[in-house]
Amino acid sequence: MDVVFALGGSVLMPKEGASTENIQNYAKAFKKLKEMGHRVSVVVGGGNTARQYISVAREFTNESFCDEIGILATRMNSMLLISALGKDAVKQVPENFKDAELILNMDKILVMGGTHPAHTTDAVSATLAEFIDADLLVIATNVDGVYTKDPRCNEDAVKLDKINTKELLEITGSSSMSAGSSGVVDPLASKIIDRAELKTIVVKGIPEEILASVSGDHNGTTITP
Ligand code: U5P
Repeated sequence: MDVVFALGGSVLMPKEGASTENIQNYAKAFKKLKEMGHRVSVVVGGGNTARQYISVAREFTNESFCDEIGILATRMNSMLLISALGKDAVKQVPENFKDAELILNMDKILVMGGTHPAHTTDAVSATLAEFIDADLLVIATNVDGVYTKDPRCNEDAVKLDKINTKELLEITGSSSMSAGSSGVVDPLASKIIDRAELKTIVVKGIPEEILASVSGDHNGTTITP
């Protein structure tokens, strides 16, 4: 299967900072999927590094420049994962989808971060999945699926096992577009998932759920056209 993962920066690079074991466990999961014959792409988010830089920069400058800073954080996190993947990856973070596809065609795991301002790496992962005709998009994040409301601030939020892309649009449509925002799926990504009719799974960003998302026995939310 041809699978694109959006790996939340907050799971790869949590508030406590980078951990060798954590990064190695993600690298092992992606290598295992490659060994199983899957074509693997990983779009890495900016996590806490991006949010810290953006919150200070926002005092001085506009959202687009904050986005540019966030993009650099996504590329640094990508380099960390690339370093742990060794010979299964290429020591280069592509900045567009054409270069990304070349890396996949070299039979390597593709790792990339952001591209342009005004969206998050969720939108990058959805566009990449559309561009390379992936079979599946997996959004591995800090919540364990799509809820009726943001579960971090609504106790009555209910987790949804299966929804369609139109329902995803309704749930995520009002999320913020500001630099560093962190809704479960960015609204632009939802629109791309809908237009490209991408099968998408939202799971908790832990290696076990990443592996389970491909085999089908995950605990997240499945989104279908
Ligand atoms: N960002 C962009 N464009 C991209 C990727 C990221 O502007 O293609 C910026 C956004 O401000 C985003 C931040 O919130 O970098 C960190 O990425 P993420 O962790 O939110 O995906």
